Amino acid sequence: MSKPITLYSHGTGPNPWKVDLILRELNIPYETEWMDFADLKKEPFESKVSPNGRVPAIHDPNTNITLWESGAIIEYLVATYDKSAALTYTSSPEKYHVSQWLHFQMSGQGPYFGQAAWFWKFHQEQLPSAKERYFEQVKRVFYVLDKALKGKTWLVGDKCTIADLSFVTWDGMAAKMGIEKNYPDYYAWNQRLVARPSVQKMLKDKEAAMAAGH
Ligand SMILES: N[C@@H](CCC(=O)N[C@@H](CS)C(=O)NCC(=O)O)C(=O)O
Repeated sequence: MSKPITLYSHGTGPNPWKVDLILRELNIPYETEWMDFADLKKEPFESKVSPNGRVPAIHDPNTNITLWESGAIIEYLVATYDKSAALTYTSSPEKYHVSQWLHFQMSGQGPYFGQAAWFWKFHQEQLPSAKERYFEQVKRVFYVLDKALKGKTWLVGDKCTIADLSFVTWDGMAAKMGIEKNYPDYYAWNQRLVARPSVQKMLKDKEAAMAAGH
């Protein structure tokens, strides 16, 4: 690999930082292009990078691919650059279980946590039933993870994989809601994730990026 990957990102959103974390974990050279939210749903970004007008997206000049959707990007990165399967498995059923948890993160955690944050913080009116609906869904995600992690260190097999790492950037929300300790196995797992040097560094850089207005 010779040329750095471009990561289209934003300081605040949890999704670009998921990809940032995997790039770090795999020591893949990359440079970040900070995007204004106002420029995402406009040209040239929509035509050239992401028709969905959201981040993350990447361009990899080594393979000449442009890709959006954080789960798809993470799968591409491990397929292309994780030749020793440090963050995944090549055996069955483990590789399918990694995929299963990544899909659960993408469809179960990300969107529900996102909607919970929206109705808690950003919606123009207070809608208690909507807040309650998404809070219940957030709790459901914690419940599922907590149960799956009973007696286990990581979600799949005996090592930390993209399945575990993909949850960590949204899990900061749990601390803000003050409910994470109700799910002890989930909580211990999240503490293990947060203690990883790559996660520590990513969280620090996220704060710095936000402070710099990215
Ligand atoms: N499913 C997408 C979600 C991407 C997403 O919602 N990104 C947010 C930042 S975390 C965004 O670009 N928001 C700006 C907007 O919606 O205009 C993924 O995982 O990549």
